[in-house]
Amino acid sequence: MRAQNMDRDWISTARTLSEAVPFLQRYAGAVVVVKFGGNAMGDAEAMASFARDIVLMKQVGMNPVVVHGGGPMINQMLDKLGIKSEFIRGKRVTDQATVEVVEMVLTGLVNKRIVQAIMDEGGRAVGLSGKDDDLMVAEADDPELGFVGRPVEMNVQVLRDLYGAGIIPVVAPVATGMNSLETFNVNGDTAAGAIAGALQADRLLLLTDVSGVKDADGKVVTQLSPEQVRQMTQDGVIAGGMIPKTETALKAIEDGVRAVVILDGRLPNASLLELFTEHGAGSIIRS
Ligand code: X2W
Repeated sequence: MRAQNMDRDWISTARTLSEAVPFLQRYAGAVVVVKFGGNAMGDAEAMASFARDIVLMKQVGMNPVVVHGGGPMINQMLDKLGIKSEFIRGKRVTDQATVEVVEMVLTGLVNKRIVQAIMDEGGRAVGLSGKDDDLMVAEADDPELGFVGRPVEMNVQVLRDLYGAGIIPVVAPVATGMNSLETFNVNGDTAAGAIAGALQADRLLLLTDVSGVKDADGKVVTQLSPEQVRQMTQDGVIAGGMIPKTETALKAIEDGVRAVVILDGRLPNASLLELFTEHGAGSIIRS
């Protein structure tokens, strides 16, 4: 039975594993911050596939840190409660009632769903928000946006403690204020960038629902320098929802992150394709 079953798939599976060896060696011990956006979460199978990729990273000796979004799930809950919501420059205008819903949905529903998915795949995960151990302290980003926070102080030791103990941290992008009284809603990309910067991460993967940074002809650019990103933004080629992502990428690189990758999280095994194959996925930005 075993010998007869040597069809192409099994051979290519073995070859894929063998070809991954140099990548596995390169990334041993690497800190990889993975932003899992609400739009990339999709259905239960997409969640399970993401969780399996994260567990594999941990299994082969990397230190993945998950930072998640959940914009669509917040929208659904606000809708149910009859609270209107609007976005300015990609950020949700957040009043007191809204910030309570944001915190409930992100730290409760979405965070625990991801923790559960990682546990189901055989990993160990612990969920926390920026409030836990003062991980992320923020101040108001812009008076127009209400309780939207800009991270000003990061205390990432708790993340090192967790991954050092074999646990995958899963972070909800909610922050505490400087005086500990306020709760801030932080954009998921911004939070992931700040965490990656503070950890001096080897990689920041921004999993989203687009295939990468596109040029004027709509083709994905696979490799970009920060200078190219600035030029493309000036020329209006990088626009709309991509701007917060590329801004996050530039800031993270300035803060010492080695490379940032913007990729389509809905692709099966997107992170593995990026990390463990010559092919890569999406757009990699590095100096
Ligand atoms: C976001 C936080 C969630 C998020 C929001 O309220 O929707 C701000 O806009 P995605 O799924 O990554 O978009 N916060 C300030 O970033 O979710």
